Amino acid sequence: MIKSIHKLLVPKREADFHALVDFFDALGLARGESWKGKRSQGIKLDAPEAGVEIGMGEGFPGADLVVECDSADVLYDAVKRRGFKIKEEIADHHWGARMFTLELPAGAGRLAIFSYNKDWRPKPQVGEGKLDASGKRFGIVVSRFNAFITERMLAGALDALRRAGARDQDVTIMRVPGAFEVPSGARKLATAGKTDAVICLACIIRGETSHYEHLANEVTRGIGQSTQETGVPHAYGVLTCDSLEQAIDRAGLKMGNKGWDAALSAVEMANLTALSTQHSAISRNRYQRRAATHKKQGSRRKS
Ligand code: INI
Repeated sequence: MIKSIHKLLVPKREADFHALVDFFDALGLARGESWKGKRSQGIKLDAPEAGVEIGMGEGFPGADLVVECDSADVLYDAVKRRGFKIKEEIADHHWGARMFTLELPAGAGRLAIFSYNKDWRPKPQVGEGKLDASGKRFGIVVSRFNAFITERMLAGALDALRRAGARDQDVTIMRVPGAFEVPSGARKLATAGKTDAVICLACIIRGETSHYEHLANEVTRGIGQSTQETGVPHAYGVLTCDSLEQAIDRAGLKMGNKGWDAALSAVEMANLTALSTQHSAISRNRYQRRAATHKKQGSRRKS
């Protein structure tokens, strides 16, 4: 397996060696490994990408080394200021780049420096929901059990929604007896077709029940299942704590407010859903257009 590719420059004098190191340093190359022995010394100056380019045809620079950078104009000014000998002035080239060439110090050859005018390389597609609740509708299911905690979480959730731009009339609050009832309440809100996301708020405290684990597992599973089956995002604002003190900390004291956090997740996910719906609408339209073209072509062939 190949590990790296080097352009080797071997000046005869120590002053030239340092001139070359300074030059590539100034261009912004990163210092890599170096050594200094009795018979030789060397340093590697690394670029994020290096390789062999094989080309044919027109437009290639007459150079021993080619460097691509963000802005050839910036490097052109810097190189000129330092008094290096420019061989070919900076100019636009038909392949969409700005480029100039110069003589390297110490007679080390000719260097071409270019930058593309447009970033043509493919970029990863990032799907991300905005934290903007305006125009979105939310459902909040809140358990009455441990209301001392859950009401604080509800206040946190409402605060987050308002701050993100939601209107009060676009928020529906559903109260249920306990955490166990949260998933069915959430499903009702999700299937009513009037919410873009559901926020689930409850508090289960270990000390208060011998079936803590069963309850916590069931509530978590139920909320997850409702999310998957309805396609409406559900935010999980269920506290599972060992003590009341821990719960208080997570309902607005030391550890923030889990209701607030859940509401912001709901806002983000409501927008993410909108994004993916947009995408599928685009591909649906494309598909319909293509199908219509095929149909037209088919009927022309028959006639
Ligand atoms: N409900 C909670 O929301 N938190 C709890 O800690 C809890 N404990 O401890 O039992 C709790 N129990 C009630 C349960 O969620 C149901 O409402 C009840 O069993 C009726 O179905």
